[in-house]
Amino acid sequence: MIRKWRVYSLFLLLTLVLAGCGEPYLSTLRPVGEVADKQFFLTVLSTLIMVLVVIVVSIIFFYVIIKFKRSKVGEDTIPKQVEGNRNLEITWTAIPILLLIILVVPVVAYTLELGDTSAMDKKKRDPEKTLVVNVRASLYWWEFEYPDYGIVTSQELIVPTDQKVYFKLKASDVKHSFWIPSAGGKIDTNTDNENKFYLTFDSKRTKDAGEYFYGKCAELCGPSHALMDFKVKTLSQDEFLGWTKKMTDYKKPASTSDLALEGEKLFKEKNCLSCHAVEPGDERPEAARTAPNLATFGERTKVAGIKDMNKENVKAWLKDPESFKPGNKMTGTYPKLNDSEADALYEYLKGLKIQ
Ligand code: HEC
Ligand SMILES: [Cu+2]
Repeated sequence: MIRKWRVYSLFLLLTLVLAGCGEPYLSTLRPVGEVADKQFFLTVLSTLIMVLVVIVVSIIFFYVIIKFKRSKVGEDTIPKQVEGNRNLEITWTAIPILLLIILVVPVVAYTLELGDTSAMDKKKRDPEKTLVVNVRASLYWWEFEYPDYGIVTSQELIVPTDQKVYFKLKASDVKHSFWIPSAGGKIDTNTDNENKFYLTFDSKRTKDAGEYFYGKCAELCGPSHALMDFKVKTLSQDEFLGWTKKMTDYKKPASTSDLALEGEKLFKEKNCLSCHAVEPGDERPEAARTAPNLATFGERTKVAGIKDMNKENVKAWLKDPESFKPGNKMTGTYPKLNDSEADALYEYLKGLKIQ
């Protein structure tokens, strides 16, 4: 009895835990675009077919077990032999073939359709209709480059709704995988080739999901793999163009307070500038961009992609990034900070905005 209860409570616990998986900002079961819809349809279709097969086979299995129980039919009874029965052979060959056809046709059709990225390679591409975003994954952060606009951002992906957004993806160190659960993916980011695909974000449904979606790394890449998150923000097409304008017209925000000025000075002295850019039009070659661009840091909702944005967390991150994200590439690359230095740096960083 006690054993049974253990099993029951395990199931109960699982139900509770899994019930949390339906959040609209990171659930594949609540698709927010056409691409996600199609992937969701394929998931449902293949699951239904599999469940159907399991049910039918189980029913036959239990029927046979019960009907031909030895204690019921006796020791010496041999049931009617059906080996080589033509009708049966045809039936159990035809049904799987039929099921496979039902599965294969939409899978192949959608694979070809969703893999069609020819529009992004056209010579005369209108960036307003066919937006391209270059994604670069690094241990444990994400860079998003908008080549048509000369914009480089990190940690937060900004996309327009109701149009195809094309992605060109790669990694700078080890393999990662780009995944926005509610919008689609996953697709590997590799070091030796570029992958391409597109996603769509439906304006109505993305509104319901809240301001930010979650993006994830879906390929085990190191000790902080599970913390390699990014955020996705959707804007209407007009708002998006407004955003690109703001980013390209960027003017360095003036550090207002003495403390912020002190922070700006420290940012140079402590080596931070050798990795981090503070302007969205980062013209350094890709290999030199070894850290998240901080031009919009003051507007982000998360620190290092994972912790809520507030003074305490920013300071804690600057003093000891290792305790947030083990194995990250910032740890130990600058002289240790004391509390007042962290205060000044926070003051400076919080003022980095594009408004
Ligand atoms: C060797 C290069 C390097 C140096 C030097 C460096 N960082 Fe970083 N920094 C990184 C990397 C890499 C990350 C991303 C870490 C991660 O998320 O795994 C990062 C992340 C950050 C973040 C979080 C970014 C975000 O988008 O949330 C802040 C803030 C930051 N660094 C500030 C600083 C400051 C201030 C200094 C100087 C005291 C500094 N960094 C020095 C490489 C560096
Ligand atoms: Cu990863």
